[in-house]
Amino acid sequence: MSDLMARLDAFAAFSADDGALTRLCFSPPHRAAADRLMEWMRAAGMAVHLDPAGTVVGRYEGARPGAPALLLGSHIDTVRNAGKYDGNLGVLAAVEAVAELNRLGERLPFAIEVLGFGDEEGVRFPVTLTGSRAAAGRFDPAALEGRDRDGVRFADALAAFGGDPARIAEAKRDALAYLEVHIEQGPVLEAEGLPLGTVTAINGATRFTVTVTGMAGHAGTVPMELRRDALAAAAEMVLAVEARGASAPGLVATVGRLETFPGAVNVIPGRVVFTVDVRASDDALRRSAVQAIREACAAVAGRRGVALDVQPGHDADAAPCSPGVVAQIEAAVRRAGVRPFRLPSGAGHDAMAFTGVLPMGMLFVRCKGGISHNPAESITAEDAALAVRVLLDILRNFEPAP
Ligand code: HGY
Ligand code: MN
Ligand code: MN
Repeated sequence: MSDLMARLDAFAAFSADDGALTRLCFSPPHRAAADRLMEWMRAAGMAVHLDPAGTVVGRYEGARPGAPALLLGSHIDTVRNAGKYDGNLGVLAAVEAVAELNRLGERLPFAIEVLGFGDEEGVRFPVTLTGSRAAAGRFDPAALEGRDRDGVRFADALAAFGGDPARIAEAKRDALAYLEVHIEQGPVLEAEGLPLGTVTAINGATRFTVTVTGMAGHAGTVPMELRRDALAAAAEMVLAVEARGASAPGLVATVGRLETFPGAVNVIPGRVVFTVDVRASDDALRRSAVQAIREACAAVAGRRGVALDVQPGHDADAAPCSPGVVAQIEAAVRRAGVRPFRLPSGAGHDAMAFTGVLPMGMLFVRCKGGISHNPAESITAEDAALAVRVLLDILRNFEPAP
C-alpha cells in the first residue's frame, strides 16, 4: 500500500492559497487535484473518466467484466482554509483499498467505482452535493444557473472544468450500494477512545442567504436616530440566529459569512449580505427553526426600517443510513477488534444524495479534538490504515441488498 498520509499531504498542495488549503469546485486547484487523482486511480488498476457533472470516476472491474458496481466516494473540493482530511480521506482511502486488491490480483463478485465528487461543500456556488446528486439521478437543473461571487454561472464553470451541463443526466450510476469513509468532524469517537464509528444517519440541513438594505451615509454627519444602518440591523439578526440555534437540543444554526457594503470606516453600511446554515436530526425541528429565524429577521427589519431579502439555497432532509449496510460496516469494525459504536453525523456528506436511491452507509474515522473545517484538522496514520483495512474487509464480505 502507498503511504496514504503522504498522499493526503501531497493532495493538500492543490490549493488556491499558499500555506492554506482552499480548493473550490471547478477551480484550477480542483482540476489539478482531479488529474492527480486520476493518475493514482490508473496506477491502482482502474479505468478512469470525468463524468458530465465533474466527478472523477475510477472503475475496478469485478470477476465478471461489466458486473454491477459498489460505489465508494467522497469529495475533493474543500472549504476555505480547510483541513487535509475532510472528503479527501474518503476518496484516497478508497483508492488505497482498490490498489491493494489490484496488487493481489483479487477480483470481487462486483465492480468497484471510486467517485471523487467536486461540489460537496457548496462554498463557491449557492448549491451543494451537485456531483453526488447527479450520480444518484437527483441533479436539479436549476443549479446550473447558480452564480459565484464573481457572477460566474455554475454551468459555465462546469463546462470550463471539463464537465458537460447538457449531459448531466448521464452521470447517474446504477449500483449495488454507496459507502463513504469520512472523518467524524466531531469529538465523539475521540471521547469514546475509538478509532472508528458506524454512522446511523446524516442530519438535515437548510442554507439561505439574507440581504439587508438600509441607507449608506456619512458616519460623521447622520444623527443616530436618523440612520438605517444595515450592519447594526444584521448584527441583531445574527444574534437571533444564534439564540434560535441554542434553543433546542440537536439543533444548530450558524452565520458563516457576512459581507458589508461599501465597507469603509467612515460610511454607514448601506447593505449587508450574510449566510445562514441550520441543521438538526429532526426535520420538523429544523424547519420550524428556519421559519422562526426568518420571522425574527423580518421583525428587526421592520423596527429598523431596512429592507430584507432572503434567497433559499441548499435544503436536505435528514438521511438515514441503510440498516443492512450499517450492520455490514459494524460487523467489519467488530472483526477488526474495535468496539462497535454507532453515531449520527452532524455534518452533511455526499452520502445524503443516495438515501432512498441506493443502500447507503458511512464509516467514520476519529479526528483530533473533533476539529474540522480548520487547518488543525488531524488524524493518525494508524487510524487511517485501520480504516482502509476495515473498508477492504467490508468489500470482501459485502452482501448486496436482496
Ligand atoms: O457543511 C457540511 O456539513 C459539509 O462539510 N459540507
Ligand atoms: Mn466532507
Ligand atoms: Mn466539509
